[in-house]
Amino acid sequence: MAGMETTENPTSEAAYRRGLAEVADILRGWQGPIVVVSHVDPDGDAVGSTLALTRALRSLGKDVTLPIEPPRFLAFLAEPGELSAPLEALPAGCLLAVLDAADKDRAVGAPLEGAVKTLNLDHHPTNDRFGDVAVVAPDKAATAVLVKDLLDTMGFAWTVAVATPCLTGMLTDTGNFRHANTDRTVLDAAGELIEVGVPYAELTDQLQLRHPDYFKMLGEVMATVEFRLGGQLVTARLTRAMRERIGQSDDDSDDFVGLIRYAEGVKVAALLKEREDAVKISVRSRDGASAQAICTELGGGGHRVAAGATVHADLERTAQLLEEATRRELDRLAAVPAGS
Ligand SMILES: [Mn+2]
Repeated sequence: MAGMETTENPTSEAAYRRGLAEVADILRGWQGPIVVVSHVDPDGDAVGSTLALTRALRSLGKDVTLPIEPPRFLAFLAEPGELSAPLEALPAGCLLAVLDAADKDRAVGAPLEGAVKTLNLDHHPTNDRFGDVAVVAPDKAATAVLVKDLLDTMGFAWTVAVATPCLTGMLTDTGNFRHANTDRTVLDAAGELIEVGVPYAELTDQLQLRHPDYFKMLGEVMATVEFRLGGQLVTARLTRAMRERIGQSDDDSDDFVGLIRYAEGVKVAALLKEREDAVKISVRSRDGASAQAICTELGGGGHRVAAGATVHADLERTAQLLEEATRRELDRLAAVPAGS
């Protein structure tokens, strides 16, 4: 059965359902340890989808380890003792479930080699379908939707404890149901989780809470806003000096790029985060421009309208490379006949 999905149309609903059924069978029958991991710099979908799956499997009597470190604003989701530090090695005879990680290199928390079986559940279109069973559904708004469908496939009796992180993944990956990936599927899934009893307004309120230093950082980052390419590209910078001055980590600084993308006339927005020997860029796009194309060119990847890359250069050079890649993307866009 390994690799079955690779020969089928990835967007086929039937193949998706078959993939989930296969994963459900494996999970139901698994007697040994299970390790659940996700991508580096875990976001709400990474934390939410893994925590929901972990809690559900534990309630079914499975031995599950979840080595993940949530960013500060998501820390409230986890109970003490639920999460573990990164694993040096996989336990013998373990099943590894990798969630929301487009490729093996982005997955962290445990070595990815040495599992008896590896499951790959994801919604990134760039996922290379690693693992023994890969269920990759780019049409789904969040990996949390896959987890919802998987647990339904298993006939799981939903609890608020499992539904809350699952709904969190859907909320954060859709920008609270505002982004282009918001569709009936995710809204229906979210509605069913609310019906389980998740305190929706409390959850969305909690998800907006930030450390006071976040707002100081926001002020400094907004002071660096620059418009390029006739106003079609907007950039902002988060420097190491700012981080040293303010002290707060930039765990959830992706909010900042989400904010500047609302400048009128902008097609591409980017936040450049200065690291020790590289610059991490978070890119958002609109009006047909592809953040994914820009970031792929810079050695990264992601979704069409939200993508990222790590550039091994200084801020100036990275800004220049970003501008060049954006110019090429906008030129490509201009060359496409209107309406196609
Ligand atoms: Mn996701």
